[in-house]
Amino acid sequence: MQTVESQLQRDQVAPDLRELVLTLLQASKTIADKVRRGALAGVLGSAAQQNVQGETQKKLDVIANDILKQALLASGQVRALASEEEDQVVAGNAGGPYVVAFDPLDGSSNIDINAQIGTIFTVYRALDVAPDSPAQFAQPGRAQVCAGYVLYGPSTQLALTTGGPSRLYTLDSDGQYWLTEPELTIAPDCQEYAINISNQRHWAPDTQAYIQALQAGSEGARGKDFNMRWNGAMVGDVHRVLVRGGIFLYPANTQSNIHNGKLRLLYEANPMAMLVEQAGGKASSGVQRILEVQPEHLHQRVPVILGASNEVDEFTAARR
Ligand code: AHM
Ligand code: MG
Repeated sequence: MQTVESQLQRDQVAPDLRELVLTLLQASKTIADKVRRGALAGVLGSAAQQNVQGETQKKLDVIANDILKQALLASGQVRALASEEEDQVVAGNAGGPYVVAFDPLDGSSNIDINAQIGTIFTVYRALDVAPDSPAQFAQPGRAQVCAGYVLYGPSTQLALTTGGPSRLYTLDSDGQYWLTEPELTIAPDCQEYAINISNQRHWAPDTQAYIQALQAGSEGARGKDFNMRWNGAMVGDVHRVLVRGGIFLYPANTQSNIHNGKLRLLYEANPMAMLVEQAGGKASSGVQRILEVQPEHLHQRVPVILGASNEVDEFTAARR
């Protein structure tokens, strides 16, 4: 079995990127330790403050953000960072070759119920603009050089791609991430979907029709039954799709405050889209490939439909 360090070497990942990934992973181990200890580490509950998106932060949102920020800023490799929990771009080492964006703690509403949560991250090459310029991150997802997440579940797992296959590693008690699935592969067809059904009345008519066909199962036009799962944490739902297949949707919504869905392009949709595509799946906004979306601002949201390629095609076909 390979450690993540030796696998990155085998994959001929550039030494500076390797170092950066290992910095991220070191921080993730500190977060994993706090998550595991939960109430004993005093990390549950609200931080009683809001982030730029008007969401009340949990203590662990703030703690995870601080851990990642500190580690990345101390690393010479990072020219700038962006985070769900930071209003603006944070400047790092002016000579650093990369910029990093992350959702430090995805699935915040799961923290206090001891359910799946995670850290999602993405790495781009730094651009020749001011380190703290939002332009550093105005790169489409296809320019990512590395994308991944760490899932803090019954075991702590890392899904990672540096442009090759999406690989899965598991954190052992020796503090090492070991390669446990060298090549995640999403089957093109599936019988499982994930969506927050409570938003049904706010979806566009074609989204409603698509989900109704899944619900009609073998008696409907699709001619087969579908099961439904919803973790309330993208990191857990996408993990399930990567490991056993399925489709995950956070579609556009007619409510004005979330008309582009809920998920953020930079540090949620893009890294997950890259992992899914490198596992043979598809990731769409409903109208275009997520990795082609040109970012307009740092915290912009995008509808997300990802997973089994034929199923994502079924969804988008209704819009053509
Ligand atoms: P967060 O980053 O603040 O945790 O919010 C994003 C999360 C996703 O992980 C998840 O897919 C979605 O919000 C759940 O939304 P809902 O509250 O509609 O179930
Ligand atoms: Mg999130």
